[in-house]
Amino acid sequence: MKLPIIYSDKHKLHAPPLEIYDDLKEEYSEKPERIEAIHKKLTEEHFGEFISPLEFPEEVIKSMHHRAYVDFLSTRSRNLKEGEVLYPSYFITDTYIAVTPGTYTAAVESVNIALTGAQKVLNGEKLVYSLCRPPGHHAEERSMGGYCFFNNASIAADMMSKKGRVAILDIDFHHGNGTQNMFYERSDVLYVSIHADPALKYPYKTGYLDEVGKGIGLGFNKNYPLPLETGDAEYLPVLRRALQEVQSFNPDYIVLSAGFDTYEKDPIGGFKLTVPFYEAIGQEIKALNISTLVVQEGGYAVDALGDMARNLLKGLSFTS
Ligand code: SP5
Ligand code: ZN
Repeated sequence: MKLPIIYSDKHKLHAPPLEIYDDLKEEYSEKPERIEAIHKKLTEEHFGEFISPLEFPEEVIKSMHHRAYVDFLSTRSRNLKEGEVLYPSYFITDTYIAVTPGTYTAAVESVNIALTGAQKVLNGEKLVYSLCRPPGHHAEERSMGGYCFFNNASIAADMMSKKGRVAILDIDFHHGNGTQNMFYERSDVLYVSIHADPALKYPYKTGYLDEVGKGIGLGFNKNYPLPLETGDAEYLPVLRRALQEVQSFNPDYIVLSAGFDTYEKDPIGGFKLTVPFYEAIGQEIKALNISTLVVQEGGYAVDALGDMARNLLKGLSFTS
């Protein structure tokens, strides 16, 4: 039985050249080579079976994102001429995300990748990897930000929540402000995140310990902010504690928002996790024995992404 990996090359339609940060223009870190590096490594190692995503109606996106935002992105992206780049001022939470003519198509395809994976898990697959790009966990109901346009993991988790209890475990280096917000007042989906202290790193505004959910959602949001320089040895006990939270929620499904920007050499991150440690992360999660959809988020050290992805999936695999 081969691991289903949902992949599409349409992400290449979104490839802005530059990001703007504190008045500085730099190479856009969230680039197509990221996903291509993972695709290449997993292909070379015959790790899994690549499957093209199905198409889902735009209404599924609009069930989690405000239609004014979806329509804005759709119109503005598709009205751009080839080579044009827009740095939007509306429906955005930062200054550096860029919209190109292919951005909307790529962002919709990324959601399709997550939803196709979700459907496979609902149909009984124990582990599926949705190789999403652009990433999603910073996208809020009405805004893009942090290289994210639509919240792939949240849209998938919402769909899965109609069939069972869903826990989202977010191990990207950055707090998933979009995902937290979307489920903050819900008790049927648990959000647990391990990330860099938001006092020091993006998204700055959320990810603190005292954000524990609201109303009926009280107690169903858990943040584990960690100091910069966190290494394998410090990360492991926190991961175990987070997994205890997941386990006591007794979920039918896990959606793993998987970012590799926790890696020691990531150009944007600031933790010190090593490449082999991603297998240990996978093993810890697998030990819960819960069907898992892995949704790709961040990770910018292109040369090491393939190894990290393979190690995480190896650890998660029931057949290995
Ligand atoms: C999905 C995800 O991981 N989003 C990350 C958002 C991080 N935002 C901070 C970007 C800082 C860009 N500066 C790059 C400096 C490298 N020279
Ligand atoms: Zn990140």
